[in-house]
Amino acid sequence: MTSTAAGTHRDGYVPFPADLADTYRAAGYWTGRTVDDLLRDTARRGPERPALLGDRPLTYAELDTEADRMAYGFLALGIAPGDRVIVQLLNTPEFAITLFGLLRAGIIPVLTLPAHRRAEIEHLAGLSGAVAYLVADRQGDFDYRELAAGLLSAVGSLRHVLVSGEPGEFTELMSIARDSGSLPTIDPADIALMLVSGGTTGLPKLIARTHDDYVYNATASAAVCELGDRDIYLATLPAAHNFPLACPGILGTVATGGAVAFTTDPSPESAFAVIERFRVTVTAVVPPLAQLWSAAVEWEDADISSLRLLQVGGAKLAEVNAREVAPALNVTLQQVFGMAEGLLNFTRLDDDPDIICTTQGRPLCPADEIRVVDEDGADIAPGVEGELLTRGPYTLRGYYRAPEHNARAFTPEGYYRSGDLVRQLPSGHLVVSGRIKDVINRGGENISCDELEEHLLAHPAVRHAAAVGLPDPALGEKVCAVLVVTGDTPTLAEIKEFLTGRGLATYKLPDVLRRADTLPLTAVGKIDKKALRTQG
Ligand code: OOB
Repeated sequence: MTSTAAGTHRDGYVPFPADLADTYRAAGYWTGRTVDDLLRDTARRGPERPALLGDRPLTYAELDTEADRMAYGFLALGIAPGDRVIVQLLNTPEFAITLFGLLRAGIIPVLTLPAHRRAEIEHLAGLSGAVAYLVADRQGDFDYRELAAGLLSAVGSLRHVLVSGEPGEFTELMSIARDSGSLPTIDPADIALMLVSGGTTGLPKLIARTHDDYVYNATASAAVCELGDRDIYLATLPAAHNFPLACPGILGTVATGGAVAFTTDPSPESAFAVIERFRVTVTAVVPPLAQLWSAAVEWEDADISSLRLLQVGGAKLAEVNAREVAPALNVTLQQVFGMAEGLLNFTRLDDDPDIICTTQGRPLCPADEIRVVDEDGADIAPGVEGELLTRGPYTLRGYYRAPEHNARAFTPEGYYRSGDLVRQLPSGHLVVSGRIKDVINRGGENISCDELEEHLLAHPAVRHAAAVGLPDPALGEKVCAVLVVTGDTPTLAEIKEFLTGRGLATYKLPDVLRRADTLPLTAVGKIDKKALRTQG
């Protein structure tokens, strides 16, 4: 046994303060288990139970063995505990096998999304000092091996490219597995993996999550979702995203002994077939997908009656859409307001249906500290809208290697400034009302895009809506409503009349109306406001 070197990866990591760490341990939030212990423990309890479903299903004993074999393989290549590797894999069982293998070897996965391209990958590889790039061969028209070739010459630290699928000039990922070796002892307070920030401005940032904090994240989320060993979780969103990975996602399911299925295609046609085939009980989607799935029951005839819980989060689910989900899909709806940075809010399964449809949930942990502040950073009265600040046992204390950004993104007391506008109900539930910066300043009047979008979505012809500010010489910004509609496009005059009828102030009415067939989406499938704004 060798022990994890507290090597270079710790430079630029902002740890939890020692006194708070002690409190989190004493309260039982941090248990001293590592993320891969979740697999080890479940494999001991039920070795023959199914772990990963697919064309070549794996039991827990098999997954446990495969994870060890990959860990030996990575170490045999000369990748050392504490080294960072970029992981860009699709939603397949290899994702889980590789992740557990890396964790067991004490190697730190930097979890990037399939939709990331050269600009993001090069930035993240350089920032993390990655020594390896673990990547799928291709998806659709895109060939990741070409990206890999360019990356090798651009990123000095990079030594290995391992490809899942057809390796081309590189080495096949699963072929590196070895039957024996020795594993390092891992400190549960050490970094387990790195997530990529949603990044509404600039290039993405790295979020280092420790074993202690991420085990809590996954297991406490599993408890809130009442996951058990009979649950089948479907990874619908890209598995490298915090939501399908650990809220409770793949890791929460492994912790409770359920089974995980994967799909690389979240369209109803494809995902419903997987739900039917594996009798999926739980999955997580973003709001545009929840809407699409709710509508698709009309034309898809796959039997999805096994689904008991649909988690929806990542962006605001409008109340009108929230009300459709449970009856259309015959599931319990759970709203999840989370962030890769940490804090998670869930509606509880037994919450009143009105709370489920009108709030984005309440904090996961009793030790989550929530403050709602005004523009000067002062706490404001309960129930009033302001910016959400938070700290707690699974919320980062600083982005990795980003001291200048950290000085702005955290208060001196270590609260993370989320940039989200919320109000908190007496029950603790949060209602998200947009991003601080997602406002249109029209001639000095501030208009919340979120508020306007909710009203636009209430129009029967409107399926998706986005409000953005466009530059205007007289007003500074004018209001543009981009609409995806069914049937005839309403005219600007009709939309104004409709909104006026709903009692909306005149200055908030759109100046410009645009029809679109689809709205641009981010890597995880949220509506991409940044892209809409730059489309001008
Ligand atoms: C999740 O994580 P990220 O890191 O991709 O994005 C976080 C941001 C939040 O700060 C917020 O602005 C927005 O996405 N967001 C929501 C929301 N859930 C996330 N805004 C309104 N309503 C919601 N329900 O998106 C994420 C991570 C873990 C679980 C779920 C989502």
